[in-house]
Amino acid sequence: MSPKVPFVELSFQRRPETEMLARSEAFFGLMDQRRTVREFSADPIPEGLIENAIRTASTAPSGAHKQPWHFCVVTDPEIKHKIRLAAEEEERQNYNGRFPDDWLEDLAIFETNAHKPYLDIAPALIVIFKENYRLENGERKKNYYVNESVGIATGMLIAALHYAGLASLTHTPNPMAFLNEILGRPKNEVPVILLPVGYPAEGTRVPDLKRKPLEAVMTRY
Ligand code: IYR
Repeated sequence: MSPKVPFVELSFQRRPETEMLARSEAFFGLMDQRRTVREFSADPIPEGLIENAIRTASTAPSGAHKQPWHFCVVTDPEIKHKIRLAAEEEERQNYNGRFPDDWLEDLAIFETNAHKPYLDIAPALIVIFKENYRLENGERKKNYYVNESVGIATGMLIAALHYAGLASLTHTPNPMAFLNEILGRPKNEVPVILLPVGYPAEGTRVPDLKRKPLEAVMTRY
């Protein structure tokens, strides 16, 4: 049995309904401005922003509160470059045979290819690892709903970075085992997303995508 944790009174602010509606609209307006960016400026990020965004991500709900995630923040140019070379190697294989034709067709609108200069240019790369299980004194301990927990935490990380004024890219140069090797992470951790973070490059262009309307993503019963 794990030791008991005392219960404390919840701190919760009940707000006037008009304020709630205004806040929900403002938050949607802010999040609707978020775009995934593939061209980054090399400008450095103000101190503390990434740390606060990771603090925010780590408030995510998780199975049995195990917080089965680890965030590696890479700003060292040599390590970023190693990551770029390894990611480009995987992506070359992805684009030259590993991705089936329908996948390549679906990607065409993004004009992506195996060339990933942003892995050198973006001032920070956050590598999100899921902890499939924990290792406590050499003993294997269970984590729960790992994919769900890490997915929620990643969403909160992306939202927090955007709220702070930073752009990011959800990059998945699969398979990503090279990240364990380069970053020296143990084998209970599996990389999920490689997230370049920074300011968009001057004049960055993004595809003119439309989001599904509410009726297409919500059904009332
Ligand atoms: N990881 C590759 C391919 C890629 C796959 C999907 I699904 C995307 O939405 C975007 C890219 C790359 O980064 O080029």
